[in-house]
Amino acid sequence: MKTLPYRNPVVPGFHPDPSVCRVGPDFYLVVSSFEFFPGLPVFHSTNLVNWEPISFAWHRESQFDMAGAGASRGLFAPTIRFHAGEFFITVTDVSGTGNCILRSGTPYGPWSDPVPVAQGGIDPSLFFDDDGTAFFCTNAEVDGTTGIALSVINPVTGALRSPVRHICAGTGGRWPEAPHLYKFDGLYYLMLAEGGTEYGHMETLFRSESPWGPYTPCPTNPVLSHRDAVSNPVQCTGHADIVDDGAGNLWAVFLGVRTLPGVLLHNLGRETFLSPVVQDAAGWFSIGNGGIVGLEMEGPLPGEARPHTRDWKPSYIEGKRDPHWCFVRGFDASLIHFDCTDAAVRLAFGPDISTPSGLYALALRRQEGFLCEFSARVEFPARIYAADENSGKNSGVRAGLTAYYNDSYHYDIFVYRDGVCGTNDPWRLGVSKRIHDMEAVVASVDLPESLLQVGGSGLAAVDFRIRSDTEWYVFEWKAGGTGWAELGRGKTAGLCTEGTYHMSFTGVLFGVFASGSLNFFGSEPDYPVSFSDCAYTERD
Ligand code: 6LW
Repeated sequence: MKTLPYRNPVVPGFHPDPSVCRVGPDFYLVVSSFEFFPGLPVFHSTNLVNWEPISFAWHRESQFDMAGAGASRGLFAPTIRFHAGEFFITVTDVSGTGNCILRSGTPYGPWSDPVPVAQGGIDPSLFFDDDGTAFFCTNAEVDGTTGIALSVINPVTGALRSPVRHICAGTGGRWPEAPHLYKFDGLYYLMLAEGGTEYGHMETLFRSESPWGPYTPCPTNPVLSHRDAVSNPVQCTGHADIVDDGAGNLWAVFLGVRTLPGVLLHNLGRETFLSPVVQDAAGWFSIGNGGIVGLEMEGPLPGEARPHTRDWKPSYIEGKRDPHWCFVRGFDASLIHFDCTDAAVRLAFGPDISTPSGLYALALRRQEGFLCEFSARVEFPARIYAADENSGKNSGVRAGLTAYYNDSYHYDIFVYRDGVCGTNDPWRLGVSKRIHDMEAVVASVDLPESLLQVGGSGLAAVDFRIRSDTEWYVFEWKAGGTGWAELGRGKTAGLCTEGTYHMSFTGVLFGVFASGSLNFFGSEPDYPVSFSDCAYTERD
């Protein structure tokens, strides 16, 4: 088989906890999505490297109630499996449903409502034995023993068909989790993650003659870990799933992070990586080169790898929203409208995007590389607001772009009106930073009348751009034919997972938002703010 080169990560940006299955020549992948809607993105590939988004298992808000889901809560660690003509996704909704199963006859959806499974823990996965028996595996405490738990279930109803039994404690690393069961040459292989999802992360392997154990550890555990690979640009590798490509090769997908240079910080989230799996004569296997992988890889891919797409503008195929857009906790059609005729995103003024619950007028897409930019033109009602000095209703009005980790960590550039202001007071441009519980406008400038391109509609336009490298997010603007001007900048370190005040599992997304409450003359338009020319580009 021909060895072909490819680059990791294969699904860049915040796409953690990958799980993969194969049906004929087609591979399907699903990843965690936490509080973001639509959630549980499902991807398709024929070469294991280029993954196209094809559906979301959480695509109707009614499937899960995320209204109260905090940052990095919601949907954790799905597994995708195909059995007897149906696709199954198991997942934990840590904000409500718990462990559950969604089904579809096609990976393109629609996906079913979740059926709950009365087994505790997180990271549920399904294994179908040769006779069709469905095993359900989680990391769970059984009778006071932590580790990996197993039961037999009905995968359609979710009903347990056996007691839940503890089957493995791992090798002694913290948080034994992400269990996956496989059968190779008549033996049951249990692969799990240990060490926590941070810099001690690893994958360990066990096998047994029965799914219930007893399990023998692989002599070369861990089979994947970068915990001692100090200078590797990829860290935190673990949470793997294995697929056989139908041509005699095993492959692993797993999560890893690309750190900022010289420091154990990452802002792009946990990403999906791919590696060949090496099997020894005794049937044990390891991932990569003795458990180590890199950015530049090679292996007997089922097809040649194509370069990743680095330029994005939202697409409107058949009136569908571009699959890259996502929203926090759900989609509020009274706050966000996608105009499929001119590719604009229209927003009403919604709640402050630092509010820890509820929905926003905020449309996001992931940052997928260090060197990139995200830009859009905002049109806003420069002339149709009221000067209501008594109500003070114009305070807190903002419309612009954000580099958004979560409600507690984001840098924004925007047009704004703050405090009680009259009709003739200028709009201002601002850059604000929200870190932990601190929020401040760190730069601002009046937007001169002469630069406002006010059309007959009373709308004015400003272009915004966020440029990113490994050290900075740089916030720029232009209006009325001027060139790009920097208004402010923020360290990438401020939007890194390691610096958040609670466990967090996501990464930076770029977005367009509108917040506050503008006091209009007469009736307020449904979506007073419009973003056009949204674009994301990566550079070398
Ligand atoms: C997930 C766990 C993990 O449930 O992180 O890296 C947790 N592994 O398996 C959230 O993604």
